[in-house]
Amino acid sequence: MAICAVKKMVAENNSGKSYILVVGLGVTGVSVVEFLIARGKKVIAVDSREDLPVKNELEKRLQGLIIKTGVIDEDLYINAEQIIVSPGVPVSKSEIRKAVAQGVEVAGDVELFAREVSAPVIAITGSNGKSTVTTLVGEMARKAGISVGVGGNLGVPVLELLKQDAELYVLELSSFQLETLYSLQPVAATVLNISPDHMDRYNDINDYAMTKQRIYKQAKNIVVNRDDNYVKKMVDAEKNVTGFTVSVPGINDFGLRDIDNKTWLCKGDQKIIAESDLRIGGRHNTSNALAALALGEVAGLPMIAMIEALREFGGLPHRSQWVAGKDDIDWYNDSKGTNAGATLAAINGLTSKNKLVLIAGGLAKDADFTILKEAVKNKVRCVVLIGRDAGKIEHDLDNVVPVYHASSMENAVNVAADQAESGDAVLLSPACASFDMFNNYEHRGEVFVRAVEKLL
Ligand code: UMA
Ligand code: ADP
Repeated sequence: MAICAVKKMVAENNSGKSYILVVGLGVTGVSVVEFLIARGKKVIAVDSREDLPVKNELEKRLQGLIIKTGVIDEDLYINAEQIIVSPGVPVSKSEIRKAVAQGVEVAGDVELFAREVSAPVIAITGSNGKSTVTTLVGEMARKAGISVGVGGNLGVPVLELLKQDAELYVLELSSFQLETLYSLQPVAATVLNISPDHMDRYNDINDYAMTKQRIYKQAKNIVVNRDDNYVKKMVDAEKNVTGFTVSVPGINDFGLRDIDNKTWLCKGDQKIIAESDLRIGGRHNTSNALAALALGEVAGLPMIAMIEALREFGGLPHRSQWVAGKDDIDWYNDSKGTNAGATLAAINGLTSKNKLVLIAGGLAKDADFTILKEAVKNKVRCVVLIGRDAGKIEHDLDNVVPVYHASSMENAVNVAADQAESGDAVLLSPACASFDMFNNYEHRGEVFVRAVEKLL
């Protein structure tokens, strides 16, 4: 029945009537088909998964929607009026390239959002710290009494956010989402930092950085990390640019100053809040707080509300989160550390009286882990490795400290408990994606926490 309906739609298309093709039916694809059907569009949705759990429910609920799974006929792409791809679907796929060559428009869910939204948008990307800064800016807006929609790569698809009539949107955007975004005009935008990630999707780090840079194209105000060599090069003029740095700031920038034996977050030479009054720890999180202040200020949020939010924000779960302490050993869950840059920040950000035992490993996404060598050598007692690409990490660490291999998270936690000494901290910060052993990073963090709790 579905095949007949597809043939009919393609035939109708050939005679002038047309359909929109939605590629991928994860959370993004579902939000896209709901959005399009509600606007009276004809939609065909495709997913490479043969066994798609949402298929029956969606076809029943959304009148006029046709879903096809498994191997998809290329004609379906070429005959579409427009193709909306999910972030996990690379636009370099041959069927998409062929459709583009035939003049078919390809866009993502954030592009549909951009064409619809009328309230101001704050847009945030970067290799690490996106979710933390997005959530923090959202909290700042809430403290100011503004109704705010917060989402994007963080979890809630952007089109879902349009269902509530917000006065401001704060969006976390991934490089995948930026690839298919053309029209967004954010009131403020930032690239927090660049370090290698998703090297299995991009040619090299410059290709990846250029995709992130797209966020600045039509932004009214540009917020720049003055400490990041890739980000610094993304702006060529100072007009509408506000910087942040963990050093002493320029007069219109945000940064740190040591005043009366305390380190203060400042705008120019004006004190805002002492670093010791932040509840999120580590210099990377201070950098995140400065970025949030800069974004909030250029978007017009009141300073008093921003300070209140900074005082209260305790960070997100699975980001260097303290789990337990036993026998003078602290256990931390940084399961969201999914690339080497994040793990480097987590290692440098943790303070223990003694050394760290690091649990890492998973899917490397073609990463180079040599950037961890120096920090591991200086701060880490030993590394316990799990997951498919454990061998690659061991190779890149080059025997700077002893390495142990574990077959499961429980096993890794037990090995870490055996190796840790009094005053140490054990840190799960995998530097890898989780999908070889877990459903996602949250699942990995939960399995870690359960294993640690068994030791107590
Ligand atoms: N699929 C195809 N063909 C393909 C590839 C995938 O049909 O060639 C199908 C899969 O079978 C699956 C669906 O597409 O059914 C999945 O789509 P998706 O991978 O785009 O995932 P969504 O569920 O829509 O979630 C996406 C983001 N996922 C990715 O970018 C991989 C989520 O970010 C985001 O929270 C969500 O949209 C809402 O905006 C996750 C992520 O890992 C957390 N992001 C990366 C990161 O943070 O590093 C970028
Ligand atoms: P993202 O959404 O970009 O993945 P998160 O805010 O979820 O970022 O943080 C993920 C991990 O990245 C954290 O657990 C921490 O290890 C690391 N991290 C957070 N902020 C920064 C930063 N500013 N610079 C480097 N690493 C960071």
